[in-house]
Amino acid sequence: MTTANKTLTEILDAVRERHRFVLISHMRPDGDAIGSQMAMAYALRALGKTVRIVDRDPVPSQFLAFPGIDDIEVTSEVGEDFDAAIVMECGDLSRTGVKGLEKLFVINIDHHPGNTMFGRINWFDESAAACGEMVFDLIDALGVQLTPEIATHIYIAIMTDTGGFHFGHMTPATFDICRRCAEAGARPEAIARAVYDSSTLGRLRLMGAVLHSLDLEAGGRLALSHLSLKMLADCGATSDDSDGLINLPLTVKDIDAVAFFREVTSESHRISMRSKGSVDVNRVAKAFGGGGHKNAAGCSMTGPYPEIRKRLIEEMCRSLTAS
Ligand SMILES: [Mn+2]
Repeated sequence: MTTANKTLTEILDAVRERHRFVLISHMRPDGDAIGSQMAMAYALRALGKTVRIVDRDPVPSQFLAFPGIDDIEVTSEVGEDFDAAIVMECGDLSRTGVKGLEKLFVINIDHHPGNTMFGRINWFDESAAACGEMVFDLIDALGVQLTPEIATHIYIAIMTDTGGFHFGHMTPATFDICRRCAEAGARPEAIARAVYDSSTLGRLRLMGAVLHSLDLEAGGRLALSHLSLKMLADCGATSDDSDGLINLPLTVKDIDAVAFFREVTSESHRISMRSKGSVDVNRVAKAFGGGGHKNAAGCSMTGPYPEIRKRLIEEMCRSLTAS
């Protein structure tokens, strides 16, 4: 039996013999976080389990219309009245932003490189295109029938984590799962429209402002953009509206990496990075105490913007040269 199969068997046993579950994902949940949690919730309820779904931050607006989303509770602490916590899509327990989990029997299901194996059972598969793929395999192994609700949430997880089937560890299995989800009632066009084409005017204005701030370094291979609190206010936008804007520069053929500086306070920035192919931005993020994947990572930096910008460019250039 392979290690992955053994781990899956351990999780199946743990799920079968326990009754009260809390399902958790990371702060500022994305489509993979929410899709994985919701699919798991429907599956466990189909098995007669008691389930609570908890996140520290609210669900972004483009996901609100999907089935069952109202069940997600926003809280930063959980009690002890659970037989297990299933933590999905988190490289580390602190990524949940939720207190009280250390007292529970934690099942860790994740695909982020560098997962710290914080659970009592740890199922970690870096090769999964989305945590939702792993959740699909678990649901399948539990023998739960794919309902339209489960199928929709698995499809959301995979579609969003691959940037609309654009990047990441997509394999034939990814499409096989999506095919099974479509057969079970997930509607690819409706899901894509709801997630990608339900923007606000504030976001459209913000897109213009962020693109206007764009400048190039490293001979045109590196794009940098900056979002200040003033820009947000001027555009009538919220910080949610900036999600995904980082990907826009990568649509340009010659741009291989992008760093997006988001002002948090006048002295601190949150930096998100994306890259194409072999350019490793995870290495850059780690150099500043952050992390993520090779092609998508983030970190926080303090200091005046021109200064941190310069430090990040230097580190980025190392990754670009090495690729
Ligand atoms: Mn993911």
